[in-house]
Amino acid sequence: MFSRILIANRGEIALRVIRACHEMGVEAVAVFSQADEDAEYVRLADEAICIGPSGPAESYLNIPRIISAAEVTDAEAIHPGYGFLAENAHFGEICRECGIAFIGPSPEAMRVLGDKIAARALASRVRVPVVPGSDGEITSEDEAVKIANKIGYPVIIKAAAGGGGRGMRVAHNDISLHGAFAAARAEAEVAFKNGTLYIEKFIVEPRHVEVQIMVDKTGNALHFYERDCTIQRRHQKLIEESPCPILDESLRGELCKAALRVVKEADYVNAGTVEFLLDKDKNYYFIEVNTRIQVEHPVTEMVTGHDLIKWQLKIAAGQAINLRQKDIHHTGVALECRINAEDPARNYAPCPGTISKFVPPGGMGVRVDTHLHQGSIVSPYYDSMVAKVIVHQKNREEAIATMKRALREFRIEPIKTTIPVCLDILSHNLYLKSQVDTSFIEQEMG
Ligand code: MV4
Repeated sequence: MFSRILIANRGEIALRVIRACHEMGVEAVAVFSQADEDAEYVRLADEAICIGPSGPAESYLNIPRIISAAEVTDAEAIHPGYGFLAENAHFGEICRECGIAFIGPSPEAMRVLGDKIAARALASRVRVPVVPGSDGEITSEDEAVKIANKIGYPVIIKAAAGGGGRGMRVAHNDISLHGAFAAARAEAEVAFKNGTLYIEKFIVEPRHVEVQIMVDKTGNALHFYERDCTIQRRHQKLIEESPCPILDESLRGELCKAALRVVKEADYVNAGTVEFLLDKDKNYYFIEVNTRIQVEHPVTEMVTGHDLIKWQLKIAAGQAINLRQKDIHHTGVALECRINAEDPARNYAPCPGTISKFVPPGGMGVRVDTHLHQGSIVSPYYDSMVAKVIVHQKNREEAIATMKRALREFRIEPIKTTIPVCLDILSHNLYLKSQVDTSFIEQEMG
């Protein structure tokens, strides 16, 4: 095992990785921007190093500064967390050249799966259903129209370098397709400096189901079951749960096996997530792979009892996962609510500020992952997520009751948060019956 690693991230995920390190006897080096100098994760690390001003481009996204921080502190490995540089294949290459272990997949696997067209082709090769669409890149509006008429409207234009909802456009007929194509290309060129596009049949009102996988360097590939992440607003997840309440054992097994075929074909190593859309008839379609640990990983940790961050470190250090698939069990139901410092009454505008009162919930079945405490500053420079409340119970009904109880206990003052929105969802008739799709928030919550 490593004796010392650097965490190229901030906030709750930096703290989450520090905790795993300390339980494993690994020293953790934190990096911080000027905005984060008083943050608790910085104090809890064994060593901390300032990497620049508050803007992410000059700190958490700045590769030379992070590599320098690892070199001066003698860190053997870098954990990228999520966001920032976590899915940057170039960063992985630089780590490799500098002799620093990247706690994640190889740059090659990141690159192939980061290209959504290549990822689609890869999934098809191993007989994993993909959404009907173009075989590769579409280079002209005429080509897009031809394919759209073959697969039928509605269609969705996506950026090959996209993911997470950016650079996508839906079209319902030939005329709107022309505009969608041009808009998607322009957006992709700005957002990803890559205007490559592809086209898929637009699955109407799908559910979003993702499979957690883990592969070691010996090729032992295991799944840790699925999460349902259907409750989203503008591509930001609000509530995640496991298991997906509408999967039966047979479909669950099929999805998990399909996910493993995809990551094996990519020679993937470390933790990853394979995303699927589920249509009204429960047909499933591969859409993309997230080559990082995700925000919602605690949901899977609660239902499987496995510490995914510890597995990430062990795998990166070359250890084999001494488990067989049949030894990974799923127990009960876990839910996660993401709490953001946003004002739902003002179109979810960010609410930065100093926290005067912070009383997180506790009690049986409740886990709170947060980097905040009384006196913390919520900075305007970064993501507005301030806490994750995770509950684990025997069944979905009890999990919902525990989550409602926990959210009502939670006091965060004086800023506005998304707690009331989560509570509204948890009382909604359709949510209780799990008759939801990805448009639920827009349609039911205004
Ligand atoms: C889709 C889709 C419908 N049909 N692809 C959004 C994020 C990115 N990961 C893929 N996304 C979608 N791709 C086809 N062919 C609908 C979405 C989508 C969505 C997916 C999951 C969760 C929430 C969503 C909200 C809007 C659109």
